[in-house]
Amino acid sequence: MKATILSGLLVCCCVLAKHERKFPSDFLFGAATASYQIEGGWNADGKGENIWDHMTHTRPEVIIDKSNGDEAADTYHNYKRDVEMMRELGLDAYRFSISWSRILPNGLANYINEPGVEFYKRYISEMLKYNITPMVTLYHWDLPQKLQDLGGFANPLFPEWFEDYARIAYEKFGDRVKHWITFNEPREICYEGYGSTTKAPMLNATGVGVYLCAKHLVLAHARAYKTYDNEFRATQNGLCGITISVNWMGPLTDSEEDQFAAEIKRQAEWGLYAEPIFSQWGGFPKELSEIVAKKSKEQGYPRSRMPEFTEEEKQFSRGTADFFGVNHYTANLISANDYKAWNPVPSLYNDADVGVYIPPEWPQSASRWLRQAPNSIYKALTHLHKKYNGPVFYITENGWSTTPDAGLEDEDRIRYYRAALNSVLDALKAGVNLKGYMAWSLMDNFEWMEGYAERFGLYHVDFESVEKTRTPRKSAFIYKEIVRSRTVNPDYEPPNRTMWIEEGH
Ligand code: GBH
Repeated sequence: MKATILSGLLVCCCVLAKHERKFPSDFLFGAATASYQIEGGWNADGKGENIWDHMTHTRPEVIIDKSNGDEAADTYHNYKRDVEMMRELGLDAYRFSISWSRILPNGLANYINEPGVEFYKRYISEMLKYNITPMVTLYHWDLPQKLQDLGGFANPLFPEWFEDYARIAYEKFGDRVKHWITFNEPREICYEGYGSTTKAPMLNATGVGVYLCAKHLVLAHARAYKTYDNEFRATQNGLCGITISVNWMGPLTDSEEDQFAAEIKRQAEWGLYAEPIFSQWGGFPKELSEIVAKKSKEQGYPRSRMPEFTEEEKQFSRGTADFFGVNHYTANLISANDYKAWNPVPSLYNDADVGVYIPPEWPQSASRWLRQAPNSIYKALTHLHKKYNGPVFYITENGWSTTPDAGLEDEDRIRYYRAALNSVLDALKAGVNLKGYMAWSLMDNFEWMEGYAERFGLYHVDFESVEKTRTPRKSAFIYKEIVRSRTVNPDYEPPNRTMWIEEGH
């Protein structure tokens, strides 16, 4: 008798525990891509040149395989197949970006390229036909070249240009798009593009460009948010946020020095962009600003290389996001004294001046920077949740790369996604207000400086074929089952490898 009660209790508890390891039914599961990485049609139907067109055409040698996004996965012509893949996976949502120069070929709002607008209208309609929620990024790195010629993000007029572009996007698509993301990954735009040479426009204005860009980017975001708020929210009733790359930066040891170093690293990586928008006080992160001001002085600059936000600008920028989009891939362990690499003087990382350690036992992807770190989504999200008083989050990217010849049996990607989604469940259980998860990526695409040499897709793309044939990897079947069952079953094996479309999709 006792035994039956006990085992009954046990069954009960297990069911309960299992129940807790479930994603809510309204949780948005999706996948993400970006215009330049998939669209192709680089000069089709009146599209203008952007900074990636310009860079890959004028300096092909900077891309590892000398490739470019001229054709990429040719989504410009294959968008129906893309939506079919979303349906095969049973996705609730799809995150993609609009190419600014497809809509405004010269960047400014005096001339709208209607065929470009029509393309996105068709793409969005096709998703909505099957109940797939579009989540639209306004800027995923492909600035119209004409605006770069004027200095791009370094020009103080940038926020106005961006506001004008955002308004046109809301006008054209806002009746049907309810999730807007202003910028994808400010760090990659500002540090990699302006403060070093690892993204277009490769400006390498180290220690100066990055901060200038950061300030104008934040103001541009705030303007686009306020435009939505003032002119569109009442009739369109959507949300507007920003996506920031938040890899977990934890201390190497518990020492106070390492903990402070990790905080400085977080400020340098994403605090520069998150603090002005999500903190109560606004403006750049305090400790890092102080360090940069002090070093600038020592280096002979008449004022800090990091511009300040005026009180008015602080007030204008804070609180300007309905959600915090997080792109998360990996983690680093931060040391105050050890593992330091050389950095130019001045530069963001010379300013921050900390060491980075990555345990060699963490599994390695095909990308140098990407290793599978333990429970890092939970660590990053619970940290942000506390720091910024429980905002709404979406994970807008998370994924794993393999080599082009790795084939369709991507066990390491499966292992990564399962671990990541368990970490998501831990975060949900801890009370983090996370509303959705977008896998990077729906399909293989142009991986920036790495060309086609690193593959992030749930679907393999045959870039040699005219049709850019898409074929599901094993991970696509695993993700599909996670989306369907709302659980992460570590033992699930797809019974066969044919994709079908579930009823209702
Ligand atoms: C995201 O960036 C992007 O949003 C997306 O477009 C991209 O395809 C995806 O992730 C996968 O990379 O150490 O010099 O080699 C992720 C962020 C990727 C930032 C790699 C740092 C390493 C530069 N980062 N990058 S380097």
